[in-house]
Amino acid sequence: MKMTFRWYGEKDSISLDKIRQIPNMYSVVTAVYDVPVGEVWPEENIARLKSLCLEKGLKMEVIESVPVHEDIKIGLPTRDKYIEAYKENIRRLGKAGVKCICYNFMPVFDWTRTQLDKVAFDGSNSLVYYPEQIKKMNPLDGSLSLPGWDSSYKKEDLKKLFEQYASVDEDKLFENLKYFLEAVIPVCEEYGVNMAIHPDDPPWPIFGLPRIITCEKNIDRFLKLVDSPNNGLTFCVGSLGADPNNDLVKMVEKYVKMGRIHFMHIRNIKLIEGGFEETAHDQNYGSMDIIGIIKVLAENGYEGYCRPDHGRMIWGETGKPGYGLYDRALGAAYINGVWETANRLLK
Ligand SMILES: [Mn+2]
Repeated sequence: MKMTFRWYGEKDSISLDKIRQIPNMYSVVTAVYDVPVGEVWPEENIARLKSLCLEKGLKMEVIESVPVHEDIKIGLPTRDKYIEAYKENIRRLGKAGVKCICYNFMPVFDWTRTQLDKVAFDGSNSLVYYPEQIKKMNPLDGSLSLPGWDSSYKKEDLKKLFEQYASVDEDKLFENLKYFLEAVIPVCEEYGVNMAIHPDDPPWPIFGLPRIITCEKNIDRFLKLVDSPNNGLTFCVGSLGADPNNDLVKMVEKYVKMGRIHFMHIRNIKLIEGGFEETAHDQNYGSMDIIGIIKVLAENGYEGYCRPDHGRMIWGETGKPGYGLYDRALGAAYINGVWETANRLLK
């Protein structure tokens, strides 16, 4: 398993000098951030990111994300030009040594939380999803601004998007995803790049928009859309784990044996009725069987990438919610410890 850490490029307040000092750090997870969704990334921007990483002894083998344009998800006629641009990005990234591209297929809204700084018993704060808070939110009244939400959307744009999605149900979304994958996976095969879809977070429909990468049944269906090893998963523990019906240890075992997990996002959450709170990565802080998941990865000789996912804010740190340095570094250290122990016990 290769340990990685998300880095938001040169504007990230967390430097590569700090990231490289986290034990066992292999690669960053990054992206070209200053190009609009659907456009081709300039080769010089990709090369610059890579050389900054290499200078610090870090690789740049994982990209998160190359975002998928809404027209592709909705299935509009304009999707073909965005798919062509996507294919060109895969080629350029593959040539630069990128092995894995994380993306998602969530309509309009990316990961969604209802509060970003919920203070916990120990004075740390983290992101939470409370059902009573989500009920009060209306994306169309123009008052919402949350991370993961494209703040460039104006109220009118959002209204139009919702109208376009009115005819897109689960089946249609699957169909549009298949159309996209049939176009991009052959390019991935040629350039040695794995596509790794990120599950929907949380794994249920929000604001009436469908979500499909939510459970074992749907992931089985997804993997069959294009049955290629390059068509795989980012297995995000905290996302899929928000639904207590998902048996994560069983799912990880099944998909790792199939060779379809390319990227692990490991973090813990504490389940509450209809929602969850993000916690420290450590087993006993949340409801996820972190140790069981890592054990099953070790037993199956997992060689893909892994990163600590969202961290809490601790030790007075401020910054991008979920993406401070300290708690994610603790998370990486914890994952390293469990991974090394699991492997030692197998010998
Ligand atoms: Mn994740």
